[in-house]
Amino acid sequence: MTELASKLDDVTQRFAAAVDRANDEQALESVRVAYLGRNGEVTAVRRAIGALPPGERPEAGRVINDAVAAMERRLQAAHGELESRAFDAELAASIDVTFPSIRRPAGSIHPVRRIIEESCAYFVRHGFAVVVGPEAEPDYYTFDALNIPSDHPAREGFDSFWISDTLLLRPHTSPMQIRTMQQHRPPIAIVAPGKCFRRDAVDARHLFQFHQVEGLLVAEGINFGHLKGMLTGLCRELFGAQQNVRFRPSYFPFTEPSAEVDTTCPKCKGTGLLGSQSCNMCGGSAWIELGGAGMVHPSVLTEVGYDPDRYSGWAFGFGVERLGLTRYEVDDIRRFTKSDPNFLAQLS
Ligand code: FA5
Repeated sequence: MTELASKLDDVTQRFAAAVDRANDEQALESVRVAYLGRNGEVTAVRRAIGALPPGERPEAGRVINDAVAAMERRLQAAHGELESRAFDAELAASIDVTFPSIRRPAGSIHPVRRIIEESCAYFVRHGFAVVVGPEAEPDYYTFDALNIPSDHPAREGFDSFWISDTLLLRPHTSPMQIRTMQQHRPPIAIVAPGKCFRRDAVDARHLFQFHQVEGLLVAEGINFGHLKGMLTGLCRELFGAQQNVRFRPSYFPFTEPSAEVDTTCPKCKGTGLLGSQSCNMCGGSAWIELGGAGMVHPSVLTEVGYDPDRYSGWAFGFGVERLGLTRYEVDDIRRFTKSDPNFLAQLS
């Protein structure tokens, strides 16, 4: 038994050294065959059991089995080490983890959408509700109810796409004033963003499809000062704290008095000058036009069943793309309609 044990010891030591030397799968397999194979070294040791006294044989068999199990575990571990060494080598050969990754351009909110969202958020903060309505409207909501009967010359200002004799693509968002007032009793405070359509020739400042943000506040005791305060706040929200607003007398059949609303040019900060040159954004006038506004006309209040002696209100409608021209210092309104990723990325 002592002789067998020392033989086994010698075999396991040489096996361990051979495993350590094996540096690929093929060499490891040769070691396995040489030691654990049918005609391998362990088999030779096992044969020596027959020469032992019968009482020692079971113990000798157990010792050899334990040694074989340990050798198999060692082989298994060596396989694992070879595999992970091969994987590391593959990584080192094929992947440079310091190589800069490919940049995938992230999308961004379209500037027109962003102006709409920021404008609405400003009014929502002041207690207004956001409402949206149909883009194809009967002429009743678009014109008649807004104090523009069919023979009124103001209709010519809204050169429209007609779908039938009475249905058209809305040329402004003001129909939402009528829809809202007919559905709700005062006080009401809404902002209505949306698409508008006009048969305007397309140029650097005109599109045939554009967006407006409409606002309407009707309650008791509402006056022009409230309108001025809210629109000044909106301009400061969109363009910065230095903005001011001015109202120029104008005419809309659905408001009285009516005004065109301007804000101080954000590029020249209302000076009209860039250095010694006249500002190219406002043409040196120091003001940028935003849209129309005014006090809701008594005829409109009467049309929707409000008592004009009790209630008063204001409304405004701004062109969103025009706001975008100023805010992003863009020279041509048509750029907002092209899905040019380079242009959009600059504004994001
Ligand atoms: C109106 O549409 C009135 N509904 C605004 C209003 C609402 C007045 C409530 C009073 C009370 P106007 O036609 O001026 O007004 O258009 C308002 C704005 O829409 C313009 O100042 C401009 O910014 C924008 N706009 C008009 N036509 C176009 C167009 N073809 N392309 C791009 N923007 C336009």
